[in-house]
Amino acid sequence: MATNGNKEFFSGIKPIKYNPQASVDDLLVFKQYNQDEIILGKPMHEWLRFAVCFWHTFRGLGADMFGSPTLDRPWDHQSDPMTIAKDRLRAAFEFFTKLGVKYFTFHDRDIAPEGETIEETEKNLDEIVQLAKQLQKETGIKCLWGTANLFSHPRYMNGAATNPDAHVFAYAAAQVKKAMEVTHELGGENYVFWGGREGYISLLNTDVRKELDHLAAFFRMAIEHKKKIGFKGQLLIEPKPKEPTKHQYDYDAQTVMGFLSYYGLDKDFKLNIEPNHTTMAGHAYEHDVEMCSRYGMLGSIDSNTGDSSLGWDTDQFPMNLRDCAFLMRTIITQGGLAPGGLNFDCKVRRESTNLQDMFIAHIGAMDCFALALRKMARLFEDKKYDALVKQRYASYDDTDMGKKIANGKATFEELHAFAKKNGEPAKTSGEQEKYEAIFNRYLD
Ligand code: XLS
Ligand code: NI
Ligand code: NI
Repeated sequence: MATNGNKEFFSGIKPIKYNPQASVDDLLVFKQYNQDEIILGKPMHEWLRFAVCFWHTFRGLGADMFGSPTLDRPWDHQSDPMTIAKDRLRAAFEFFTKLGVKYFTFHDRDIAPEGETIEETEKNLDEIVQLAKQLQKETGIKCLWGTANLFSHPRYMNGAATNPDAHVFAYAAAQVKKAMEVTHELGGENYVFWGGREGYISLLNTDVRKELDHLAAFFRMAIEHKKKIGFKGQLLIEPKPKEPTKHQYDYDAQTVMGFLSYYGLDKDFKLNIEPNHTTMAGHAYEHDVEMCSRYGMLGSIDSNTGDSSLGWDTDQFPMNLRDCAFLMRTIITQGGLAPGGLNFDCKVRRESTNLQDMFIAHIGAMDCFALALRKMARLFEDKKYDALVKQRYASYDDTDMGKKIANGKATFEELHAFAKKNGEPAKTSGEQEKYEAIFNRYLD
């Protein structure tokens, strides 16, 4: 293939096609995802702006806290780190192309090795970015977002922008400056901040207010730099409550929105929601997606899932129709996710050691979202479900007293008089089971 120079890394695999008639055990085909099929006035690929993430899919080797890597990848077989980085990138573009996704996402350190000095690191990165640009041109694959890894290197053990040492803060700023510039160079449509170590382990050694002030200062500099370099992409913050840090400041969607408003940053940022993080914060899978969408703050989704019997970030491929349907309902309601997308921040299990498992995982998740889109398009089109929800709030639209409350014109005195005059409100059933049962009918 042209993208690989002379090498083909997935030689047994042909470009994945749509075939609704495929048999159940033919897994290298889409049964639902038909990229150009029009649903609710837009082709499927516009509703489902899928991206493959570089870190799990091309750097993840299956190591965990108790065990060594299990995944042997053919692009890792060279000895020189820069040769490996290039092979890996070529393998990635072959994968994106054969899979038929239009986007990828990356951290600076995933694609190029860190050197001894900032100069050396930036030189490595620039060299790889040139190759990425060339591969993008050859294949038409685009960059959904870039980000900086501010959590792996020991220098960031006490945080990056919330580090008590200003020198580390400066180092993180230097790294983000460059990461934003290369994301811009690759035509990235967004730039993500995930604060893996922006938080604390113990309040006894932490000045939380100072750290949050510094974090806001860091984001202000990012906004300024974005303008300076002419980067038009959307800045995104990805909430997560914990892991690796005990407490992360970007705890969940509402916490981040509150933080952004408090520091006056809410016009320049949106959120990148990862449902596995949402469930770690103790919320339902779809909670954060819906919560920030309602405030016009949903920018993108790291579409993965956890395991409900485990409490950590297992980053599994989303294969559950109900979960994907909830997300698609919100995405349809807000009219799409662009310039964000559905980024598979997911890794195959360390036991899934076949190269082919990488394809099966992505295809399965893409098909699950495509099916969810079809189902939720029905729900959206026939309007019955949303009308029922609206009806629950009708008293705020139809009565003078309700309208006054909704418009912010009512006073406690008035409402006191109203309550006295009208007595006990009628008991109204919440009908949860009815909603659950109707929702299930759309999943038929
Ligand atoms: C980790 C995060 C990370 C971000 C990018 O839990 O999900 O992968 O998406 O830094
Ligand atoms: Ni993520
Ligand atoms: Ni995560």
